[in-house]
Amino acid sequence: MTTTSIATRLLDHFGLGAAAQTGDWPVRSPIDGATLAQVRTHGLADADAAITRAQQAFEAWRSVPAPRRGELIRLLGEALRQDKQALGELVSLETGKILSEGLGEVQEMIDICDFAVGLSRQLHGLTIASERPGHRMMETWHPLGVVGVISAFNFPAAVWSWNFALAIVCGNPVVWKPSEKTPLTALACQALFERAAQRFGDAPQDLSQLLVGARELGERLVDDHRVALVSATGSTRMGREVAPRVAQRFGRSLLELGGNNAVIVTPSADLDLAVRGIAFAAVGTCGQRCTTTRRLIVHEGVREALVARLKKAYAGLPVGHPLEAGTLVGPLIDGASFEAMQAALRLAAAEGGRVTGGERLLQAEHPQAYYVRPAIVEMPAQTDTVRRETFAPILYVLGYTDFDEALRLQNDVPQGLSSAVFTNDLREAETFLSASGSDCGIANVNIGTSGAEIGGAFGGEKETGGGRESGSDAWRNYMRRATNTVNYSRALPLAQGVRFDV
Ligand code: UN1
Repeated sequence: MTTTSIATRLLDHFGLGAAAQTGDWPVRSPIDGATLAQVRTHGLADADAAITRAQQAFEAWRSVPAPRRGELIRLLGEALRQDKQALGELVSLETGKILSEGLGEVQEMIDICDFAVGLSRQLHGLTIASERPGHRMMETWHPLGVVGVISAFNFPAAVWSWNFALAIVCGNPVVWKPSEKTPLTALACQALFERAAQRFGDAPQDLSQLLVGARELGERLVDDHRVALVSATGSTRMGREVAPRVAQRFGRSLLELGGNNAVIVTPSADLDLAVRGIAFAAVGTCGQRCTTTRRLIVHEGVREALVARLKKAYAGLPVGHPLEAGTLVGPLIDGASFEAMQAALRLAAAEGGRVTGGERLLQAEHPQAYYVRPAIVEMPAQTDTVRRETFAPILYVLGYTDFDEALRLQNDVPQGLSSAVFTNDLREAETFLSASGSDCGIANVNIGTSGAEIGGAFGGEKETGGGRESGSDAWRNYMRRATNTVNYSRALPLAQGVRFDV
């Protein structure tokens, strides 16, 4: 079966046949470069109208009780369960990630829906002791307003769902600008939501709207004061533009930007675990997760053994069609991504790096697709190239002798998303997790840097942007807090003992 015929079957499945064939925007599969569909794109006037409609939806939805709002997300979770296979295939087709990871992405969506349903009865505020007699203080969490979501190609559905499920239970409509590389997944998600909304019955129109097209649509969300929160996932360069523009109008932004995630392997580490953990995190999704392991900081005493095992594992990696059973590494998203990888490898080599792998594969069969052997690059030092995020499967290896030095190397990059240590030494593990250890938003012991569960807060520090999405108390990003003081006495004492008798 060709990718085009698989796409046709899946688009029909989601009821998108005609809508996805008659537009102006070709969608190509990274698997073979074939055109999968032609979608209709939106213009700035559409973006403006979508925000207006979302604002109207907000006025109705904010007053619906939160547990009832949760019911809508419960129904979305059901629709996702029913269509897990089809959506997982579509994600694979459009991103090139292997089917197991495509299905995993949908599972992540189901998980966040379940989480959000529970949350819809737990949007708790505090009660606070008042210093004044006959007074009570509390805080109330209210819906925030229109949420704009800008998402990247590599998790074309899950990152939307983290934002969407929480935004909806918190009382907010969402306008979504997906990556222009993955509009089909977005259209399918929208179709599943519409199915859920129909079963729900009386949801306001326009709780979920899609803007398909180029970056100017995202810019519209960024600059419009009616968009209360802009949640953006992408490069640090994108975040550097988004953050000041949103701040300029005193909007809120939630940023998930680049990562340059390291694994430290110490002398006491279980190397079997380390090899598997590093391989999945470094080459999964063809190195195109924001949580991908990009640096290996390994103790000189185990360096040779570990690197030899990793090279062996890399040499045997099944690279190929992501929908075929047995494949572990699919293609890069496009030619630009391949060029960026090759440029980084050339620079690393010029800086003294020893490169193993990294070459293009399957070029004869797929001249329009970019399959690569993931690369291991043994570096003499943490150079500029190592400190930059290249969104491709390159693992830079650095040696260390002293654990403090390993920690310094781990932290000495501009990004701060994810990190891990493989060790059986309690002191090293706890130091890594302590205030003077990893400076990342995610710090793991004896597992890799990627594949986080939705229950925890997801995000990172420094150039990663500081945002936290998904689990824990990330829901607070999507609500506004009001502090309330209620006087149930017959007097009017002032705080701080102030006297003002009129
Ligand atoms: C991303 O790459 O933008 O932790 C998100 C992970 C996934 C999410 C990645 N749960 O790798």
